[in-house]
Amino acid sequence: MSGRFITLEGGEGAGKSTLLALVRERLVARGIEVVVTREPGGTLLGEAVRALVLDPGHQRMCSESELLLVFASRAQHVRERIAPALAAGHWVLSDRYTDASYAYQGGGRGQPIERIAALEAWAAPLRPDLTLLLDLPVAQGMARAGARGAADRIEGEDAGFFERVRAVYRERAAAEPGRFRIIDASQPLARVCAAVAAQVDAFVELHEAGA
Ligand code: Z5A
Repeated sequence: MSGRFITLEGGEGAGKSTLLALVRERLVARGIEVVVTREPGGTLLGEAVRALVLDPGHQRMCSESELLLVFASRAQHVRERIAPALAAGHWVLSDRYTDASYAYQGGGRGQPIERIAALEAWAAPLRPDLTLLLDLPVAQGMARAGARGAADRIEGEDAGFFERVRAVYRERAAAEPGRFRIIDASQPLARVCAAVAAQVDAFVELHEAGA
């Protein structure tokens, strides 16, 4: 049986890195083999693309280049890493995937949704089975991320950019309630962890029941 594909999404300082480890542990404890990965990145080529995309030195990168670069990373990621892992029966847990392109390049940068959808259909048609959206007010997320120090090229954007990112994430979650679970990431970490754990357990139980 092929594996399941789970993604974590959210804006600045939502806690994805923190929660990724928790989800992995939860799955491993149930005897599931998990491949943990991220976007942009996940392959040698993808990590090189990530360095380009996030480098604050590339201030002149246009939105079209940015969109194509994140999809170049993703096309490689799907073929080299995600699809083979799923075919081998492993579960794949990715820190961001295509929803991030709709949110950041679509919402944040204003790239047309149809253009992103066309790239998705061509370069990365694989869809996640479950997406955990860590949602929190932009100011709170920026304060958390800001406490970490130097910003990369995208983290340096203004609050309006991140408000548009958040709005697109929420719209996508509302449009696909079967795939998305919205987690209130503004809560204390212990509460966020408990909410994520409950969603993951419910998803695994559904999977075990053959759904
Ligand atoms: N990007 C894109 O534009 N298009 C695409 O298609 C894709 C990505 C795939 C890199 O992603 C950038 O790529 C990202 C979008 C763009 N740019 N931005 N901005 P990333 O996921 O690697 O980078 P990130 O969004 O900046 O993630 P992050 O910095 O790793 O943040 P996080 O994982 O969501 O948060 P965290 O590191 O787990 O937590 C941040 C801090 O808050 C940390 O000190 C925690 O201890 C703290 N924290 C976490 N949760 C809590 C709670 N609940 N209470 C209190 N404190 C907390």
